[in-house]
Amino acid sequence: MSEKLAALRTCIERGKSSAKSAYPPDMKGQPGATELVEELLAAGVSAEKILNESLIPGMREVGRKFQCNEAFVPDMLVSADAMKKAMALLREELLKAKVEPKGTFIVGTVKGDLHDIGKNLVAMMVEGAGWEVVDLGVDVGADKFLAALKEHPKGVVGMSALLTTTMGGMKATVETLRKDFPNVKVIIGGAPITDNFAKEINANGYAPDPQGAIELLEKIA
Ligand code: B12
Repeated sequence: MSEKLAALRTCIERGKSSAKSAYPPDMKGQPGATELVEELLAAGVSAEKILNESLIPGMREVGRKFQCNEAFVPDMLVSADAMKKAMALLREELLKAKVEPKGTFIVGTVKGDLHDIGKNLVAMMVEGAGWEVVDLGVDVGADKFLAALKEHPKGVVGMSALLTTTMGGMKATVETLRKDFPNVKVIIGGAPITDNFAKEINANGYAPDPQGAIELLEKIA
């Protein structure tokens, strides 16, 4: 069974979602993530084991490669797609087994900003790392973050900004959130954001990429 778990991990890492999928070309015709999850479940392997020994390590590896420029945005997208399909098969079993998510990550692109490619990648990878993700979309003001925090008071907030004109609004948003939720943790990211800027606005941290976001969340949550 450990061979199948390893094969599933490779499918996630390479973005092979099913046997039908033509991508990646060198894995054509081989079983993909969905077939392997079905086989493992049928053989009695627990959903938790599949998640922890195949899916999460597979996603972690893509994140690591992206950090050191060995993988690129399309690679993460296909891996996240394979992960999503595998997770859909596991979801029912995980609910039965009551596997708790690591936490809740409330993420959005800030007010006035419509860039969501990076934010979506972060959301997908964080979900792949075992977190519940509440994605508020784009153009998200303090009011929407607050409403989500009221529903998920232990949530960690993630804000994305791609414009120098919209990153300025992050400071006021952090202040507004802390009025009602003084201990809320906020992490920020996006091309113009820096570690110094995160310190300046009293955010709990900055990460330059999805793997960094996961590591930061695990450190601060
Ligand atoms: C694609 C794009 C668009 C698309 C967005 C489509 C979409 N659905 O997202 C469209 C065409 C809509 C667009 C519009 C505009 N854009 Co634009 N756009 C870009 C472009 C080319 C790529 C951005 C991108 O997706 N990068 C790829 C992703 C993967 O990277 P990323 O977003 O940085 O995310 C990574 C990290 O930053 C991090 N991260 C991201 N979010 C978060 C969040 C957290 C919590 C954490 C921890 C990490 C994290 O992880 C991600 C993955 O590694 C950039 C140029 C560039 N090369 O960056 C310009 C750019 C951002 N755009 C720019 C501008 C000016 C605009 C417009 C104002 C143009 C106009 N005059 O209309 C409008 C603004 C619209 C608006 N109100 O938002 C400027 C911004 C300049 C500035 N200094 O502010 C840029 C830099 C182009 C330029 N050189 O001038 N844009």
